[in-house]
Amino acid sequence: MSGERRAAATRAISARIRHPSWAAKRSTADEAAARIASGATLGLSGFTGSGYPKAVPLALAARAKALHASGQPFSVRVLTGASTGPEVDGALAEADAVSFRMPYNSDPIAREKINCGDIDYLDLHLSQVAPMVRGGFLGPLDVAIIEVAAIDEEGRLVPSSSLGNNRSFLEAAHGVILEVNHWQDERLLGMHDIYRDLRDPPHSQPIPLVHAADRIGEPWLRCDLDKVWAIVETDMADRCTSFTAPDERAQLIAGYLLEFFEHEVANGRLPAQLLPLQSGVGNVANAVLGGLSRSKFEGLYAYTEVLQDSMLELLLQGRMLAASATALGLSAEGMERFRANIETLQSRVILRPQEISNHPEIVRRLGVIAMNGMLECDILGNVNSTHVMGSRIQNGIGGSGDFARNARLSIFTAPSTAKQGAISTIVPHVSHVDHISQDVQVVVTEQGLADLRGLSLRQRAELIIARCAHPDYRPALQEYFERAQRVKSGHQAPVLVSEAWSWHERYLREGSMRDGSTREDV
Ligand code: 0RQ
Repeated sequence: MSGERRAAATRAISARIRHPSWAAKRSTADEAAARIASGATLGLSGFTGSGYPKAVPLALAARAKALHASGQPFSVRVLTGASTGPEVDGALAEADAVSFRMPYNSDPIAREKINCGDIDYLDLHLSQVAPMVRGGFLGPLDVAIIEVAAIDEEGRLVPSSSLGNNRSFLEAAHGVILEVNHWQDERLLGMHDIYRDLRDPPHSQPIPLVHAADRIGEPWLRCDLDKVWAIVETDMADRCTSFTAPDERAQLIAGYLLEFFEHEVANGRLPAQLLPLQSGVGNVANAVLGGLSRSKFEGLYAYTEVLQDSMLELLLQGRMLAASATALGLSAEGMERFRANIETLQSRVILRPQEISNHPEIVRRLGVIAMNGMLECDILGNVNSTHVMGSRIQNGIGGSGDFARNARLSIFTAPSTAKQGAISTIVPHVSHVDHISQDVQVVVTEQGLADLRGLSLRQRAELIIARCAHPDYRPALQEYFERAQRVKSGHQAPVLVSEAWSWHERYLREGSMRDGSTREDV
């Protein structure tokens, strides 16, 4: 066979691209990256380190570096589902190739560039990304770069380990680059549930999902072949989150929560099999779910964003009957276990677009129990999940707001101190508010659990200080609380304005209050 004919034959067949017209679009990552113009807005697959494109972003970062070296500017705007992996956020940030990033980042290099002002960052509720793209609020989407596990005989796309905003990005983008990743397991087909009848206001309709395990869509992504610029084959692993064994504080938090669930069941406020669980990412979340796997709870369901190791354990134990998420967030060992049991898991894992997995309508309808981590919480129960000292982003709000506001039970967890005890995570007033007190029902630290439902602000403060604050910081918080109640303005909300916000302090220093009261009155 001549070299040319051999090349043509190779192009026409591929174990993972089983339609000749699609196979004809195969190209290298460098060729695909070369088509992306500086200033372009990119919609990338990827959620919590899974299902993100790997080869094209790396090629794009290399191209940006080469252009910068020759004095030419190059940067792109990057939209994703949530966090990706070092091949996307790390490599592109390191190459100074990102001008704008949304809606979530957990990469340390990108975090640094955001915090020093090199990257503009839009931290957004994850359920709102797709409607914003469709509404045109983020400008035109130039290119979607989406990882898939395969392209079948009919040109349908078999999704990989996350769905995120893939469907919306594929539909909205002007051009599409696909990465077909041989590392991804093709047997994921059937787990995804892609609802196609989602309409925007004023035409929106109820989403017909009434149980966490319902399937209301189809298992493939679809894309117009004419829009496809290039298809790149890869064989590269997801980031795969690594977990350390839960430390003592995480285990204490898990213990309080399990006791609380038992109490709620005993008092008829939760059914014996609880309500669908949503769990944030991280070691505390893993410890809480790990605690459930050693508890007496059975018949559980999850309606969440990310399926992590401890949830997989619950599924394999049979304690959890089904889990709905938008992404796998497994460790390398967890992924091996997932693959070894994939046939059993097929009918019990449902991966949905994040617009559905995090949809306020569904979260409210199902009565989800939302459990999320926090950086700090104030004595009124306002929670900061995102900004250290009010200004440096840690990760982002992620899905915590989608769930917390709409959940039947909204729980926030953290150790009572950070940085080896140097910082109290219970403070008089949070330095940045992600979750207002009305959205925060239960706060848990390794010191204890505060059930804030039905309490006034003053009662909340008393309970949070008594149950959740570290003993080293409790006296100072108590003293603040008592002083705040002695001043006229602190009777309803125990806040000392002059100590809570420096802006207000300046205002007080400079004159009288707007209502006519003077400094002496407050
Ligand atoms: O810093 O890594 O430098 O040591 O913040 O804190 O204790 O490891 O906690 O991993 O559970 O993360 C809120 C960030 C907690 C997470 C947050 C420092 C601390 C450490 C991390 P180091 P821990 P966790 C579903 C839901 C928002 C998104 C969300 C989060 C680092 O839960 O991103 O909920 N939530 N998504 O030392 C200064 C404080 C601090 C502090 C902690 N008060 N002040 N630093 N730290 N508290 C998932 C998705 O949406 C994808």
